[in-house]
Amino acid sequence: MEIKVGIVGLPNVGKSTLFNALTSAEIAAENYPFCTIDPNVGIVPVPDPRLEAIAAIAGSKSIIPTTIEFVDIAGLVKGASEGEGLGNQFLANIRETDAVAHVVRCFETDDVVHVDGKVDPVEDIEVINLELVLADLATVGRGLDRAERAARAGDKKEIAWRDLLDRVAEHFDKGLPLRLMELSKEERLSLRELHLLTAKPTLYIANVSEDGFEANKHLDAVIALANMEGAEVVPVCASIEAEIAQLDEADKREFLADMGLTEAGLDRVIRAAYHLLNLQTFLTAGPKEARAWTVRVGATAPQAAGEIHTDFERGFIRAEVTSYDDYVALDGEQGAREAGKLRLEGKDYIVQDGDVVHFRFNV
Ligand SMILES: Nc1nc2c(ncn2[C@@H]2O[C@H](COP(=O)(O)OP(=O)(O)O)[C@@H](O)[C@H]2O)c(=O)[nH]1
Ligand SMILES: [Mg+2]
Repeated sequence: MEIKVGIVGLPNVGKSTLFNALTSAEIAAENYPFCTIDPNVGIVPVPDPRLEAIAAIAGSKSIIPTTIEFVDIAGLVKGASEGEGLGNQFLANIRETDAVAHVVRCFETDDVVHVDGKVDPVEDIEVINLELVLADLATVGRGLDRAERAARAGDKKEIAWRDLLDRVAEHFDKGLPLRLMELSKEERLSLRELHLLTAKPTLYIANVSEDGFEANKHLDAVIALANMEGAEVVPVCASIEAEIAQLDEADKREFLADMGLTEAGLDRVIRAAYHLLNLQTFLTAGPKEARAWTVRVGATAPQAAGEIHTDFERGFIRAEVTSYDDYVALDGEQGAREAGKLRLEGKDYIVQDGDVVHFRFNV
């Protein structure tokens, strides 16, 4: 499934530095025929050490990770919703994403100019959020004009829609994003057609200096704000990530160990985005390839099969499922089968993270 995360933030906070680091990992283009050439769009593999383990057992020739697309969205400044900076161009870019990664500057340095002359990540967040809210308010305003006319005829559904838009506009008037509004499931679903920017799940990336992971008042302030929103914060040092991204695996591990870290900040960003969107991974393994696939948490076996090919979903017969742990402990499918750990699952089976799956289907 194609997942697109938009990187937003004020100018000079480190968006492009982070984007370049994220996308510097080489991806074999032949596996991704739709790999875009747009310099602002990058396809990033989701790191998953389980792939190597199952590939070793299955004797797979190649390893294919699942991926997330990141988009570096520039041009978001104060007044953007009224055409400042790149104006409304960024709105269209954000609208196409599934989630927003909001980069904020938590590093102090005289070398890099801050657009407002000082480092204040909470204010920066408020500036960006307000622009998005204003853009959404304009969208709802247009919808409200239509809804009011339609509601005059007295149709119950039209009246309910108008009342909902009224409430949403009131919420936006307070400067708050839609994702923080209390709505019923039905209301949230019906608002989808408006493609509101502030409805997107959001996480914050706090760009800190090399020694800014602890005792950093800017970072603490971002965390406090995010806690109120129920959002996740991923602290990274973009300039170091850019350096790490240039290293090969062995040097990378050494570099991280020297810094007392076990994984690159980029991996944490990718994983946070994955969780934000309620995604999980299932695996397939054979002599040709070991591969990871993305599905939503709660996906059924036929839906997972459909990720591989629509024919697999249409002709689904059953799934032969081994949990990752059993697969490794029992040395693969054959061992799992003999130990009675290979399960035959039908069309109602809810796929679990790490399932190693073999689909049976009719064509
Ligand atoms: N000191 C320091 N500088 C950084 C860091 N991240 C980015 N920069 C610098 O800040 C400037 C703006 O970064 P850029 O990624 O282009 O910001 P963007 O406008 O948000 O895309 C560049 O000169 C970067 O080298 C960081 O973590 N520490
Ligand atoms: Mg940039």
